[in-house]
Amino acid sequence: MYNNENDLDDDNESYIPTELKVVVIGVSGVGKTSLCVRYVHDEFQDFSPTIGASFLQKIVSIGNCPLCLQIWDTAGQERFRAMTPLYYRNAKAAIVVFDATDDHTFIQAKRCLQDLKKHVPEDIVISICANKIDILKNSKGGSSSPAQIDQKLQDAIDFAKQYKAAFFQTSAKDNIGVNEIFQDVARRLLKMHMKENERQLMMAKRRKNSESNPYYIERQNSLERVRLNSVKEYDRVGCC
Ligand SMILES: Nc1nc2c(ncn2[C@@H]2O[C@H](COP(=O)(O)OP(=O)(O)OP(=O)(O)O)[C@@H](O)[C@H]2O)c(=O)[nH]1
Ligand SMILES: [Mg+2]
Repeated sequence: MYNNENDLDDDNESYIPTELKVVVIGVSGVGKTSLCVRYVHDEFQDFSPTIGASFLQKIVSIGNCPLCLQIWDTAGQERFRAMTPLYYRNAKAAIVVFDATDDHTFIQAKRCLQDLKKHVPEDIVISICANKIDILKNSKGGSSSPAQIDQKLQDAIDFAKQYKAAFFQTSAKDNIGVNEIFQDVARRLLKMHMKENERQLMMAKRRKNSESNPYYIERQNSLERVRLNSVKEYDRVGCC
């Protein structure tokens, strides 16, 4: 049992990586597959639109603690929309991606997140990702003025805050922020996992303590007496 990221056993091999499911969602073309492949294989190439979902995994170490991120890269095309919630089952984290150069995808990201929240527990780790920032950087914002870009950025930050999510700007193409977003997800998941372990350990301790507690023993005995009396009562009344 470890208490914090730095307080880990030196014998690394003795840990079995904890498997944690991460779903990557967002509309088609925002760069979900590109981000996942950049993170797992450190490559960037043109991909066909994803069909259904694809699965990748990577083992990451947070303070010597290995975690296995099971990454589900979902399809963003409209025709797969009804299928996406099937991939939310048991997800511990979600990365919601939009294209930093396309406002429509930001609106759709909000819709995706609202939909996700209907299907997952409250404590899921959420990250919002504005991808393709290389385009913004290279074109100096394109048709948007610096003030408009700042406003869009602020809107994305506010949106992330609203959902207690982390916000990252990334480029799968230029490999900006990609490791950071997944690493942050892993770190937050490990924190949650440790908290849960501690809670369970505490409950187990409490159970053990209460079992040797005289009041607990007396209560158990009195419950047993009630049970025996009711059996006796039943015997006394008899049947037929
Ligand atoms: N300039 C730039 N282009 C990117 C970036 N990420 C992805 N792309 C391009 O965006 C297009 C769509 O990328 P995908 O990764 O296939 O998008 P997706 O979100 O997986 O799309 P679906 O599978 O249909 O949901 C491709 O042409 C990518 O090369 C990026 O960071 N910068
Ligand atoms: Mg894809």
